[in-house]
Amino acid sequence: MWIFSAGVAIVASYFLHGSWALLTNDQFVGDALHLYTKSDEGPQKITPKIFILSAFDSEGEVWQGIPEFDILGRNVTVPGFSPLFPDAHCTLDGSICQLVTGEGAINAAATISALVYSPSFNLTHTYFLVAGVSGISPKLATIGSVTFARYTVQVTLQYEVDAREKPAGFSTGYIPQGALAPDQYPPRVYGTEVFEVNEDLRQHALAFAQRAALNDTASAQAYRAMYASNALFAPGAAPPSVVACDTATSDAFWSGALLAEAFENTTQLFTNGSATYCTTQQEDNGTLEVLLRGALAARVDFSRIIIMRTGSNFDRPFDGQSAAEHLFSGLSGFDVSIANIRWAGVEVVRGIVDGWEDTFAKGIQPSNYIGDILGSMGGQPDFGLGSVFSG
Ligand SMILES: *[C@@H]1O[C@H](CO)[C@@H](O)[C@H](O)[C@H]1NC(C)=O
Ligand SMILES: *[C@@H]1O[C@H](CO)[C@@H](O)[C@H](O)[C@H]1NC(C)=O
Ligand SMILES: *[C@@H]1O[C@H](CO)[C@@H](O)[C@H](O)[C@H]1NC(C)=O
Ligand SMILES: *[C@@H]1O[C@H](CO)[C@@H](O)[C@H](O)[C@H]1NC(C)=O
Ligand SMILES: *[C@@H]1O[C@H](CO)[C@@H](O)[C@H](O)[C@H]1NC(C)=O
Ligand SMILES: CC(=O)N[C@H]1CO[C@H](CO)[C@@H](O)[C@@H]1O
Repeated sequence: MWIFSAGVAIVASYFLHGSWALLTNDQFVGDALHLYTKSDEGPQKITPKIFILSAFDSEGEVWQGIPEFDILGRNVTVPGFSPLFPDAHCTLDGSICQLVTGEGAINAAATISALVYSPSFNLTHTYFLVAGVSGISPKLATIGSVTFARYTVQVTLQYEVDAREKPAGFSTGYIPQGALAPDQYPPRVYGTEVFEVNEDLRQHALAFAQRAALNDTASAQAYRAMYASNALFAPGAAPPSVVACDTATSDAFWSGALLAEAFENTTQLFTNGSATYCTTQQEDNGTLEVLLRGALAARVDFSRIIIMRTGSNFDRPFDGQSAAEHLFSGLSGFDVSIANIRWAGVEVVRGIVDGWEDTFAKGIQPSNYIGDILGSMGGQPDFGLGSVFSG
């Protein structure tokens, strides 16, 4: 084994040093690095300061052709990425990278897993910026708002009966697994129901994003004006801003006041009242489960995760509109939500890269619990039924 490894190292290093200048195709550079680093855990791996995680083409393209940095400086094909989005994109120096997972929790989990275990990258000191669009609650924010989450909650990991067949006393057809009514705490969990990330890092990200001049559009203004008649929806009718509030994951893209309220309740229940439901998306519990396992394998640092979600559509209709009309009326805030990924996201990237030496290289110590509902990373979660790993 040792001899084999040493042989690979010699061949690879000859290839790397002997042919570097001749390699014009980045794919070959990626392969050479890959081969080299297989047997030599040296400095040749790409060691990003920040990795931007997008879920589909529009979220990814917003980082291209911007003056701040060239994310297409270097492409690395990563085995296990989505066939639709096979490459990680990085600046030439590898300090800033970005990928597209494909949509939904399964694509997110599969792609991030391929990244975490890829021999092309050293991610132990990398910050991960989830930078995607989302549904948004008009009680907390509006289309185009930029939110940063502390908790992600997998709200549809529950029993479900069609609401037309639910018992008369139930407020919703969703019931936590193992429970007998919607408001009962689930007696057993899968482990991905709730994740909590670094609150102190979130405060830095919020401050960086506040520096951005957020985009607003005439169509977003016209749409959000419809929410002004309901006083509860005042934040939905106001201009976009930067907001600290939490996010719900579900494969089902729902619409309606009752489901929104049911999942607000689930978010409260699963986090023992700690989380504030405001955005909805289809990836984050998958991404975080993989990063948690990667942290346990010492490949990533779970205290370096930022979850930024910009509002692209409301989660419920305005008064007088039906849930189905709302769903089929289109993503009224899509353009503004994509634009604000870029405006707020660039400030977060800049903040981390510019503050690297003084602050971010050594990391931001979390003052809160971080990890999952099982206590897999140690410590006692402030939600759930207690760590299954300690007494
Ligand atoms: C990964 O990068 C960190 C930070 O630059 C460095 O301290 C560590 O030695 C690197 N690990 C490997 C295996 O290259
Ligand atoms: C990286 O890939 C993109 C297409 O996804 C391409 O436009 C760009 O030129 C590539 N960069 C390099 C350095 O080859
Ligand atoms: C921002 O908003 C204006 C309209 O207010 C629009 O013309 C512009 O293209 C938007 N895009 C970006 C990326 O900011
Ligand atoms: C949410 O919880 C409140 C308070 O327990 C309850 O009154 C309401 O019916 C619940 N809503 C749904 C849709 O489950
Ligand atoms: C969360 O709530 C459940 C149900 O009331 C309770 O059993 C559990 O101990 C609470 N967890 C924490 C960490 O307070
Ligand atoms: C990896 C993981 O936990 N994925 C789940 C994320 O949430 C969706 C929706 O509840 C599930 O379908 C996934 O299995």
